[in-house]
Amino acid sequence: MMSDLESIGYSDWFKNRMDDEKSAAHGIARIVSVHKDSYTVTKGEEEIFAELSGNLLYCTESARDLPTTGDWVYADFFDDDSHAVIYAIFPRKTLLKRKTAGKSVDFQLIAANIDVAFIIQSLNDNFNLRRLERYLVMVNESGIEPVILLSKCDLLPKEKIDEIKQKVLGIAPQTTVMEFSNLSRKNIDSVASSLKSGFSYCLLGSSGVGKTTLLNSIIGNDEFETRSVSKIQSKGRHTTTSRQLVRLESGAMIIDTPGMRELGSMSVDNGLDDTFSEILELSQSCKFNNCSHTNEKGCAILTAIKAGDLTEKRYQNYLKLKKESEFNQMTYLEKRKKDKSFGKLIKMTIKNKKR
Ligand SMILES: Nc1nc2c(ncn2[C@@H]2O[C@H](COP(=O)(O)OP(=O)(O)OP(=O)(O)O)[C@@H](O)[C@H]2O)c(=O)[nH]1
Ligand SMILES: [Mg+2]
Ligand SMILES: [Zn+2]
Repeated sequence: MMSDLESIGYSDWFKNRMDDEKSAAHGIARIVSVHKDSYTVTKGEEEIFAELSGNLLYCTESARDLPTTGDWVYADFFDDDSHAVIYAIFPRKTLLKRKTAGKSVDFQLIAANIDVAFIIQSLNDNFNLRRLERYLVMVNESGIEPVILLSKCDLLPKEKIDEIKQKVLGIAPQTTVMEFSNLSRKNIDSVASSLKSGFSYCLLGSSGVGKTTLLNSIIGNDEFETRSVSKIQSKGRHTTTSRQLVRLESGAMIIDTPGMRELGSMSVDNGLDDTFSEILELSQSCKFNNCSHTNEKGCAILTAIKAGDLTEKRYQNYLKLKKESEFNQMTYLEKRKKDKSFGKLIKMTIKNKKR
């Protein structure tokens, strides 16, 4: 028999990282959603209002140390589980984050402990290989398995869809790529039956590609709010505004996210190498060890571009993401400083509150 916690994803990975002292003193729960000053957590059944303990707030040096949707936490429960206080966060198996808008290297946590990310682009107007590569880098970097879903396939003829799928497979040959439609329900059952009990999933992609509609299609009713694309553009904001861990009847958990405007690569390592593995491989057969792949004789990358085995655009996007990543790595020290002042800011806020 699965325990309540196991049924919401509390696997051996987390059990093995449980802190004996903390677990003796507190209960264990999972973050369902994050609000302005509070959280919703669950132990596998009802949802419970929760707040951070003063100690957790005080010890916070960086936004990264605060709980996010999907996190496992140590918490105390009061008044017949009507509210809870969060004391500490478990180590994270995966952490999905993105750079916040603007030039700073700050980032925003999207979700923790996700196993599979569905990257969604709509076939009719949102499809863009370079943006897809950005999402792949972000997901690969987090150690999450990507699955690419192409939405609104009811709007395109089959030949056109196959053509686009081939292009996607060209940049992500190891990845599952599937078209679907919420309207005709094409492949909805395939997506739904791929969701495994005890595993956590998330829906990623621009605003209006049909993430929430897909969630509703899977659940089989219109529980969550969606909006037509024209309305999205006129209002200039997203329909889905918060991230929430939703538990499906199958036992799988899924997080719908608000569409992202800017992705910005973090300081990435594996994410880049995993997404552009063929470029890494090619570079190893360049004639010169220190080849800059710009004008050298015997450059395997230039040769591949010339032969049409590698597109110029894909290579340019790789260079762009790599440069961004190097920039972010460089400013990492600066960021640490900023995180420290963020910690101070929180402490000051608490002090002021107490006054
Ligand atoms: N033709 C067609 N339209 C769809 C399909 N799925 C969703 N839509 C429409 O696309 C619009 C946006 O859908 P949402 O599910 O709200 O998009 P979202 O990705 O959740 O958007 P945000 O919450 O803003 O990030 C709605 O008007 C849907 O009716 C589909 O399979 N085919
Ligand atoms: Mg939505
Ligand atoms: Zn080269």
